[in-house]
Amino acid sequence: MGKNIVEKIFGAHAAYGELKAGSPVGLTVDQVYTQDATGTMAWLQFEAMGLGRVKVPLAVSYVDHNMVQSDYMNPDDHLFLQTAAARYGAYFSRPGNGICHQVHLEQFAAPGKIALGTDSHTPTGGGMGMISIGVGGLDAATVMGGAPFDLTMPKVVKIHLKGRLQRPWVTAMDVILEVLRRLTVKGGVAKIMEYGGPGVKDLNLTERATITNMGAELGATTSVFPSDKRTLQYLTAVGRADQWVELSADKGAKYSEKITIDLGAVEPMIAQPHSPDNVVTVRSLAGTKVDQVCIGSCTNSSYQSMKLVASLLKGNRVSERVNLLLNPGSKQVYEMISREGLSADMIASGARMLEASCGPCIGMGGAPGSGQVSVRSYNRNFKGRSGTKDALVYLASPVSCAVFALKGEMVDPRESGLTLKAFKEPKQYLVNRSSLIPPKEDTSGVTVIKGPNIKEVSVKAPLGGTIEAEVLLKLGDNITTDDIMPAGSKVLPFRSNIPAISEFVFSGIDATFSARALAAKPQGGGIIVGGENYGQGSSREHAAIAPMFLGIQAVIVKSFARIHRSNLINFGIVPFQFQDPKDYDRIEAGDRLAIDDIAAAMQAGDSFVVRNLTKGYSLNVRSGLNEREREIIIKGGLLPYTRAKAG
Ligand code: MIC
Ligand code: SF4
Repeated sequence: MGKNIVEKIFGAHAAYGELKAGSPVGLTVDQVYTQDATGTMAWLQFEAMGLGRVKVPLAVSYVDHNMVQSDYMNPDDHLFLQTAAARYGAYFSRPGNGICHQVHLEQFAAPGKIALGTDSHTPTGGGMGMISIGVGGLDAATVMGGAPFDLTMPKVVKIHLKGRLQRPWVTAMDVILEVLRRLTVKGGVAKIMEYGGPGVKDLNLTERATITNMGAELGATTSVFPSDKRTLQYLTAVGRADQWVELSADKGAKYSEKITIDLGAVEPMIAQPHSPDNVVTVRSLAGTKVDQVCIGSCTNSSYQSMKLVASLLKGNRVSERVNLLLNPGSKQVYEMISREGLSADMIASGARMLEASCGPCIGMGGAPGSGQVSVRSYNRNFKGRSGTKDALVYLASPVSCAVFALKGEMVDPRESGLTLKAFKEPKQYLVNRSSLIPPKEDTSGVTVIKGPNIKEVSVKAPLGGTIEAEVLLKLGDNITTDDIMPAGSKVLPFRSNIPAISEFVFSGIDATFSARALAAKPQGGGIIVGGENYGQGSSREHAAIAPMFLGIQAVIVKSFARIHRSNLINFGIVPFQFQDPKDYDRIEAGDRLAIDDIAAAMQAGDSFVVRNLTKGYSLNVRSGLNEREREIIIKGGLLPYTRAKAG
């Protein structure tokens, strides 16, 4: 029987389980990478496991998110990460070396491999023909400790590409925006998107990576492209041709569904506030005034993106009303555009050059003014994420962004009157590994240095008999992990200090939440109720650890996003789903709920009775936990579970 690409890669890495959608599978992992904002926890947890050196063939610790050094906290974290990498056998990518996903693509991604990253945009590597999955820090730590990666086998969806893009004005960003328009932020849940068809060869490697990167916004486990001549072309240009293998789906490969996209019919698209799936054509918004434009992020900061932007800016002037901020994705991209004089064209036009980091994408500087319109070549426009609550953030291609910056308003780039030559891939990319510190053979003398803001990892007590707790908050659909645990320059420095960061849980929705939760903690703790796709977006496990610290016992929702559900389990919070989604309407914030003898109910099956003590009725929920997940919950989380297994 013909195999698809996912089956081929999973088959070559299967540690246990059946490759059947919905079944648990264990995968042997080739590469694990962390970034600083999630990495401090991941490495603290790795340390807490007491396992010595990392046991995966490649581990890399990147610093790209918490780059603003307004006091000692972020630089202390950087030093902790550098010394932990040296102590435990990982590469260290120094601050300034670039955004983890872009650097990983340049330096390490290779077709046929499996990588995990503690960031939801890890699927960027799918552009290289590898399986690259975003996970929470504790999952990454366990895998670095030598365990297989446990996953519920997703369905595999084929996205059949045909035709050719209308270059140079239509880009890969417009393709993924079109996919998001059609499928929405829930459309990829429990699925892997596998690209194929004759249109694949129209896209070069970094364009494919833009598509798989933002595939995260579909809620998909990951996305993957074939590995072909164009993959080889890129690997040759970065000096890694020896790592190329060809990879494509067999004839007759099976998929759970098939979606066709005609690249030739895609036009410039834009996501409107406040969701990446709120997509329309740029044309339909023509004339909308723009105050800020940000170009960069892990989605669109390759050499190609920067070169196209520089060509548009060259000899032109940024509109008086617009602030234009640019982040090249990596030091290599930055160095290359500098040597070629492209950054000079950017500066001359009036652009503000930022460092090779996440920057405004995660609210680390670059916040728009009150009520301003900001158009970004990024991947997320959740309300408040930019740092300004009432800003109107739109997402568009780097080409559209550059055109808007010059015009001061939204214009279909095809009708802008500007000229732009199509991009030709260089035969050779500049390669400079000077900010990448390789692992050392002998790590015995290395001391891990922890500043005063780095606190011990919090661990939950084993699951008690009954949960009896108050519903502290009732929320709607598509709640993001940014809603649960906001980011931005004020909060991010506390990523290695759980007691301090927990004060910000749900702060954008209800400023009293953390105080109320702490007050409820001695009375049995709290429960959160939500709608569909709860916990979409970022992989930050702080959206589970901090609620755990505040005494949250269970979350009851209509459906979960994958990474967040795993994070809840990893920290001992029980993830329940309504058996009848209509029961959602019957619960109110303030109700006191009881779920009796949970551990015994787990052994008996997957149906739990929830008694509403305030209103005097019962309803049913299920957990969907597999055997391993059940054990983790009973032990109080993955850390106590792993320790118990080890010893
Ligand atoms: C994001 O884009 O939201 C982040 C910041 O990169 C997160 C990780 C984090 O919260 O540290 C992600 O995407 O997983
Ligand atoms: Fe960084 Fe933004 Fe990419 Fe997250 S989405 S990794 S914050 S650039």
